[in-house]
Amino acid sequence: MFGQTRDHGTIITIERHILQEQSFHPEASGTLTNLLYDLALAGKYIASHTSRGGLTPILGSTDDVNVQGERVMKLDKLADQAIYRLNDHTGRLAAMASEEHAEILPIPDGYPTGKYVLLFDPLDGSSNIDYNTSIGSVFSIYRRVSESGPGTLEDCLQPGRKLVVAGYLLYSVSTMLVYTTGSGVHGFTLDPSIGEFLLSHPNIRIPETPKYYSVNHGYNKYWSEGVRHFTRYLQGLEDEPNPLSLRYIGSLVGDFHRTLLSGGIFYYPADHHDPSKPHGKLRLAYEAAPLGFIMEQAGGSASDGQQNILDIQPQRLHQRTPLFVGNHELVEKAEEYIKRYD
Ligand code: AFP
Repeated sequence: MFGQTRDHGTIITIERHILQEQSFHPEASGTLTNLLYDLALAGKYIASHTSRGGLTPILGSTDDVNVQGERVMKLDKLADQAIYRLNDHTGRLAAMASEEHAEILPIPDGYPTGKYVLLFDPLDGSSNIDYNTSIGSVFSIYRRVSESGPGTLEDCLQPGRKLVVAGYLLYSVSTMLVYTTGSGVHGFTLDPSIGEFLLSHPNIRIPETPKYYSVNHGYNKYWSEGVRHFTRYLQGLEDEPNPLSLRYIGSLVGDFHRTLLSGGIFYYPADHHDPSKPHGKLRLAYEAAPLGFIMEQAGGSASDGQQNILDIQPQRLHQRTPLFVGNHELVEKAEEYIKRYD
């Protein structure tokens, strides 16, 4: 039943791991510990629904009424509500912000507010659901900057450098939770037979030798000269490195997770064909900053092509950014080509 961890055969549940981490901080009140545990719970809940996604033609599609007379909810809406509702009443958060909503989400009247804010992308890559391909959730936790009372937009608009926790859930062959509190990156795999996340990937470090590059080549025509030259470099056509192999799912969490474990680079550059997205597609606060923080904690780095993603002060909640994330040398190379040609 239990998988063994790579450590010394010990089985460590996520709960135990989070508590162990807390014990390294004698000043900790346990708020963050419980917050993380609730996010793991949200992950289990979402996974239990995503794993039934393929049954939609049988059980009813979105907005159909199912056999129990319930309306079938779109998975991204369900994930959004699960994360919000598990966290709205706990007194740990001052506010939340979700990629699904234009404005910040206040804590409902009647509940206390706390010292953190939670930002999340509840179900990223949802266009992959119909093809039974991996999807994920991404979360970020910051300490509030306002003094007290309801959280503010300013609490949510902080640069990635200020992150206290970043993590993601990957719903794929198995469900995984990967997170960092700023002292290493740890990965847990859900054992569905007991409903627990078990430590399967302690202290993840991006391998020094990169294996894959990951980008949507279909948009090559719309890239800048710098990005095109950088891509030729990865293909071994410039400066004569060995070519890297290409992998692209089109689901950020899946593409990021592979990059983290295999070494390489994922990028979604600025895209010059869609004037509504001159800065690419990915969101700084919900996607790029938390994944950048995780990558940096694992020994890699993240950039928008010019500067470290973690140094960018977001101006808007849904601000988009180009993203280059992976092995430090490759991210640096991307910046170099962009500087030289753009
Ligand atoms: P969807 O949620 O619409 O599937 O978008 C997923 C996503 O935001 C991110 O997960 C992918 O990395 C990226 O878009 C893929 O975009 P392209 O289809 O343009 O390559």
